[in-house]
Amino acid sequence: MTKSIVLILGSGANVGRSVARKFAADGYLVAISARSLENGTSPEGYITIKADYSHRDAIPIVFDKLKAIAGVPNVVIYNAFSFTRPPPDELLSIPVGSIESDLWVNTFSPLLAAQYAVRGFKELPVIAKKVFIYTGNILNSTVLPVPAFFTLGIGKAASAYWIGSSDLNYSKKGYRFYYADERTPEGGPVLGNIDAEAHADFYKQLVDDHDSSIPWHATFAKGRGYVNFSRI
Ligand SMILES: NC(=O)c1ccc[n+]([C@@H]2O[C@H](COP(=O)([O-])OP(=O)(O)OC[C@H]3O[C@@H](n4cnc5c(N)ncnc54)[C@H](OP(=O)(O)O)[C@@H]3O)[C@@H](O)[C@H]2O)c1
Ligand SMILES: *[C@@H]1O[C@H](CO)[C@@H](O)[C@H](O)[C@H]1NC(C)=O
Ligand SMILES: *[C@@H]1O[C@H](CO)[C@@H](O)[C@H](O)[C@H]1NC(C)=O
Ligand SMILES: *[C@@H]1O[C@H](CO)[C@@H](O)[C@H](O)[C@H]1NC(C)=O
Ligand SMILES: CC(=O)N[C@H]1CO[C@H](CO)[C@@H](O)[C@@H]1O
Repeated sequence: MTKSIVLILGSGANVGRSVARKFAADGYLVAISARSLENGTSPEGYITIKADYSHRDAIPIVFDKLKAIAGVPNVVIYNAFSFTRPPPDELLSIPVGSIESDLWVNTFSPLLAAQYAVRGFKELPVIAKKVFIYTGNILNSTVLPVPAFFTLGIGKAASAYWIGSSDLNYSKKGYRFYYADERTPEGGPVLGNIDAEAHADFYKQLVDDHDSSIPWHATFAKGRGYVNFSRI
């Protein structure tokens, strides 16, 4: 039987670390990547791959490297994000180059990762759980009056669309795509109160349960799992 492999793209001290620990505890082989990691092995025994997702060649290199070392991941989690504060005087005077660079991190690299993930899923046994999770936030469905969220919101909203489309198209094959979005109990953005453990619990549950009643736009709250906030 092939070992379950989780690849966490953009893994830092918060969400990435908790998610990695959760999957490792269940016997997954864990691979993490970020700009500040080196190619090698972490103290916990995770495969580490240095990569910068603002560059278009990063995703292919990471997937190829992981495949050469360990194999094809059946769970791919995209957690990196990037934003650029617009100039204080004029929102729309933000250079297009900044928007483009952030779009690579927030939208194009995860989309490329989804392409590589699907390519890999096709090689895996039918029984393997095949899941792609993107760490989102409320900016898909709500425009907040916060200029600092400008490029982040552009990227999250664009990603929500390709994730929704991909889930619609591939869920019949048993591949699920989720835009995971932690909310406060009232349904608002958690912002700086993002809970890494709640992400880890929910992501593991998404993979284990493969619950077709949970939609691609997977809004969740700490301790409650999926919550349909449009009901409230
Ligand atoms: N639901 C909400 O309201 C809410 C609130 C806050 C955050 N979030 C989302 O949660 C996610 C991140 O959470 P977190 O900060 O707790 O996670 P984390 O795992 O602690 O950090 C994410 C890691 O991504 C890496 N990264 C950033 N830019 C990268 C790049 N260009 N290339 C490669 N790696 C890169 C960074 O490491 P390096 O610097 O080493 O590259 C960073 O440590 C984001 O997607 C964010 O939008 C949601
Ligand atoms: C890490 O590995 C990748 C793929 O093998 C390689 O392209 C890259 O140069 C390596 N980076 C470092 C810092 O060793
Ligand atoms: C998925 O998309 C392809 C086009 O890329 C289309 O041919 C196919 O019918 C779609 N499948 C589903 C289930 O939507
Ligand atoms: C969420 O609730 C809304 C409003 O009741 C309903 O239209 C929608 O189908 C629900 N979505 C899911 C996935 O249950
Ligand atoms: C752009 C986009 O995909 N927006 C989606 C954001 O999330 C809602 C669900 O809350 C979807 O209905 C939208 O399509």
